[in-house]
Amino acid sequence: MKVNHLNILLLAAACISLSSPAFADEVVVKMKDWLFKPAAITIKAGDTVVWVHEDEDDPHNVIFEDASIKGSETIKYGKQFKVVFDKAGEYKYYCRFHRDNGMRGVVIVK
Ligand SMILES: [Cu+2]
Repeated sequence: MKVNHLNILLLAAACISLSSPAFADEVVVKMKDWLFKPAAITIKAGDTVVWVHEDEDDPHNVIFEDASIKGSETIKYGKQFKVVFDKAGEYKYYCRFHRDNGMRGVVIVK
């Protein structure tokens, strides 16, 4: 009887973990040398993108071409900005300070 109960508990735990968002990934994009690295990433719906600022001297931001998606404030060295992408699509963005220097990126959500 004890073994049966344990099996049921393990099965229940497995079901809970499968349905939990713990399977969503966090993907890091660095902001460095006035570029997004990598500039293009492909993720799955539900994943989070984390932009991490690694340029000591210069501020950056993340502004989406689709203005309905909320972009970041100015991000400084060592700070982060996160967005969860729930819907499939192609999300182009840029840094307002360095767009003309080629600081652009795209998140492709499958
Ligand atoms: Cu920038």
